Amino acid sequence: MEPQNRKALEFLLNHPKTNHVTSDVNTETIERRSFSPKKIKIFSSKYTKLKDCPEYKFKHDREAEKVLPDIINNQVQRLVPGGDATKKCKQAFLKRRNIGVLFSGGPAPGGHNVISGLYDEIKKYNSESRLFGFLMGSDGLIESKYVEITQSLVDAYRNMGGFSMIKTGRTKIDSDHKMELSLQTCVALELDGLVVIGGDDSNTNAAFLAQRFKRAGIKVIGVPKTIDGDIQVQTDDKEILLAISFGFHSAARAFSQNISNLTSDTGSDVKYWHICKVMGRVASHLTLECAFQTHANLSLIGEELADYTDLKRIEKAKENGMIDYTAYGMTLRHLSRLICDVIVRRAAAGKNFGVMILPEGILESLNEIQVLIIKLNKIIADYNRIHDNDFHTSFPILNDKLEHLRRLARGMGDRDNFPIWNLRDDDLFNQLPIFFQEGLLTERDTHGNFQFSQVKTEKIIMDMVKEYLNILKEQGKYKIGIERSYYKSIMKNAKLVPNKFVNAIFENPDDKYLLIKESIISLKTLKQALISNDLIGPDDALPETVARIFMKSDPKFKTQAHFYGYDGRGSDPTHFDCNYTYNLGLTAFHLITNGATGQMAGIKNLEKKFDTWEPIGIPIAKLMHLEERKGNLELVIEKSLVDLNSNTFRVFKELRDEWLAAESNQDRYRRPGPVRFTGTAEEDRPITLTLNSI
Ligand code: FBP
Repeated sequence: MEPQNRKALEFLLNHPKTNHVTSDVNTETIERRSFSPKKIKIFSSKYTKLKDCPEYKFKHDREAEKVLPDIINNQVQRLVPGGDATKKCKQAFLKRRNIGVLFSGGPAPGGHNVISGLYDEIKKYNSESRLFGFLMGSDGLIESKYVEITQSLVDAYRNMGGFSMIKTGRTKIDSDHKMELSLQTCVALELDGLVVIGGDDSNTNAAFLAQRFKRAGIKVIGVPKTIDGDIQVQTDDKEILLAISFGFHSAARAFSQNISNLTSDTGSDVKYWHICKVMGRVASHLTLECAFQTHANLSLIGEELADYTDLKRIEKAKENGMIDYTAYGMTLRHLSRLICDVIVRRAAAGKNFGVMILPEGILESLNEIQVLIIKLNKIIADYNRIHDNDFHTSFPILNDKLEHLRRLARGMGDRDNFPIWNLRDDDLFNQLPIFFQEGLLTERDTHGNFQFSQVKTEKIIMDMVKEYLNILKEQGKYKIGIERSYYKSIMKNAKLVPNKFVNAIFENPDDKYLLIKESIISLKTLKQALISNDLIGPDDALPETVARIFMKSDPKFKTQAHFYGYDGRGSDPTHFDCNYTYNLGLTAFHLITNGATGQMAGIKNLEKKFDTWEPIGIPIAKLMHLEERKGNLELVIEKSLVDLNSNTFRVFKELRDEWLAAESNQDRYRRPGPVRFTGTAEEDRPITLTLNSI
């Protein structure tokens, strides 16, 4: 490079403006890092103590009682001021302690603030106390891979999204050997406590660790994380102890901003249906929150589909003295018909576009698919148990897997053999497109969960929708409504008398949106209609304007698919999640210091104003039940699904027709805006929580 040019380039590179705009640390990051979350009042008390709350009752599982005997009798605990703190209590607080922390499962916005809260509180009581972060989730615990968390490390991640400070992983501590190694790590670091920040499976892990570590005097506390929002805790008397897991609000807001941008695009360009698949593999909480945030035209809630019963079919079978078992639960075919109905209705009102939200795990709500998933789980688990090789290694390609299934189905002929995979399953499975067969056979995650995020669920549904829409189009039932005022004006411009043609072309001449008759499905049939109504002669050409109107009514179904998942779960936390998670970190410290173990740190009254928030400890063992995982029954925390009797769902049911806007009403899209750290536009908690608190 010429010396002159080199000098100019150096000038440019060293210019303060260049440095400013290319720095990794921008204004948003500076603001986030310097923000101090609000602390719940109790944390301004010098010391705290725990108060058992026997009034909060749970029925527990027998199996949990058997395998978690030391923590099954834990009660809900409330943190109260320790004003009359004994010497022992003071010592406990002021003692130099070592605590370990790890992330487990998918990232969720706010995780770093759990660590900030924990760190600040540890150091507040004793500056020599130490916090260790295990790297890559449980792997770090098992393999003794950790970092000491320092002030500068914490400060770099305050109020920031992701779990990148110490990373995460999905390893399950599912063997005696892994338990023992984990214990060794904690003992070697002289830990008093371990904080496991994770979802239902990770909190399950935390309970087993608590049981195992009890004798060593190491306390284990879980922290409820998951964007899916399926960790919620209610007592047997329906008292809400934990309204939502952390990360849900931020992810839902991030998804909603994107979905809402699509509503403004589709309402402008009026040519696409945007199909938005939103994370949430079993529960549809995220979809429901996004529906309220954006007022998208159609939002499908898995729990509602699973609850569906076809009353007509039940009645019909009853008349013949039979029970139609297939009338319970929705089929894939039925679901695709429902979606078509919505598309056709909106088109009739002139809107051949829209935005639809599907939960990622929607197919699990369909009985027929769920049965396949459970059967395949069992088949794969049985194979792995009996053989010395893993199913996916033995049958690396789809054809080999299918052949194995066929062999099982053929075994049906044998009288003494009643195989899990029968000819009917095989038939149904073979009707599915190959990509979906492959999806159903993909490896389960370490906890035995079906990996919906790896399967194009929206494609299988939308392919069926497209197929059926084509049929409806051929039958003349899928048409775009033509606004009457528009029809009149262009006919007049073309010197044609609108009233003369209207009855011949349209089936509803008096409505705001005119629908071309079902029998008119081509320019040829249109011309025929005009001839038979004596509007033109057989040798006349079709008036150009009439042909144009027909073309405008002829729908093309064009879709754009979007997946909202990893982007939102990596988003920076909302104010709600910043405050929530920071206080969870503080709560975890106070639980450990007060000697609790096998508890999940929680905040009661999240659905209400911040002033009413209350830190509590929730007994994890009492939340467990037996669930099918990898073909076996395993003890895990029960997931909270969308409650179809909740305020939120009842309001949703009432409003969804408005949002669908399938009559001549306007679209009612809502603009939630971005996740903003400053300003006042952002709601202070999820809409679904607000509704449920009424
Ligand atoms: P957690 O249950 O661990 O919080 O994870 C939730 C989730 O984001 C789901 O919504 C999604 O189906 C899944 O993780 C994706 O898993 P992966 O990160 O393995 O692709």
